[in-house]
Amino acid sequence: MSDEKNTKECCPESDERDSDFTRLISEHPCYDKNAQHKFGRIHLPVAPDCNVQCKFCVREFDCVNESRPGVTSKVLTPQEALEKAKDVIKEHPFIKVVGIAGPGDPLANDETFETFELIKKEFPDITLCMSTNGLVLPEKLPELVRLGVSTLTVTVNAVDPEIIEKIYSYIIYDGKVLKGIEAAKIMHRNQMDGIKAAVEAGLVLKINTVLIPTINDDHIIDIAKKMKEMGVYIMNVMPLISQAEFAHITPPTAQERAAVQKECEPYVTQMRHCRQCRADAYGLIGEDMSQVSEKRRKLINIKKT
Ligand code: CLF
Ligand code: SF4
Repeated sequence: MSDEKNTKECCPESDERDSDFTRLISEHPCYDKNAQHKFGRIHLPVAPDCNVQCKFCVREFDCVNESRPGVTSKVLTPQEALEKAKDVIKEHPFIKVVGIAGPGDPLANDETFETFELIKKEFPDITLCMSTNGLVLPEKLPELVRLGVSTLTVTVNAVDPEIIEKIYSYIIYDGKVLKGIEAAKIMHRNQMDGIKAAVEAGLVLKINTVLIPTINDDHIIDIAKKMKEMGVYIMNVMPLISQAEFAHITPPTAQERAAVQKECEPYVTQMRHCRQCRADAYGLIGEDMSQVSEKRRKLINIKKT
């Protein structure tokens, strides 16, 4: 009897877990590049508030840690989000993932949890996905686990508080506005504790890292090494959008970003097909149907006038 067969006969539960994991990844358009053309996601924009201020963020728009810059999504209530998900998934059954990615930080908004609760009841088999800056991840993780969120993105722009300090203007934590190295240390500790606990709880982790020339460009490899050690599944290195306090920084070129990804690849699988979706995007990640329908609506309006 082969060792492989032996293992399977002895551990049917682990076998089942492996096949659940394989299905989860193979149907997630962000976690598996081969899934991006077959399966879609819907983002529900129910989370307007944020508990930090990144120096590259203009707060009128969607969270740029996960979304396309300069885009504002209309915020929905949890009930409106459920109705939208029902309509969209009925029409596009290839959508296998429901994500909450803004417009602010999902964990800073109670509506995120209410929405997942409603979606879970209506679509018990759909994958629930979320992205966060990680500040309150340790305290909110048990709720995400209870709700069955299985794929989670944390934005990790540095694993050194002295670099983190350069990226955030302030954080709001325990009702206080904190700045400088004190804030950076809390951010770092909570991101690391949250990621560790999430991996231990069985969530599949992705990290988003904004590549910021002169600030963290020499440090991305250290992030990749740390994420490997922590069991993160995939890493998405995103280019800086030069705006707000970082408006003066020249963004990385495509070649510079590709070189960083190549350097990090031996440590963590690199995501290279991110489209920096809107917080209200739906459909395939390469073809945002919220935009297609908007264009169609405009055309119809033009024809009517
Ligand atoms: Fe949305 Fe993010 Fe989940 Fe994907 S997006 S919450 S992991 S379902 Fe995907 Fe869009 Fe890139 Fe995000 S392409 S911005 S990586
Ligand atoms: Fe902006 Fe997102 Fe940073 Fe909040 S976490 S300040 S919404 S980029």
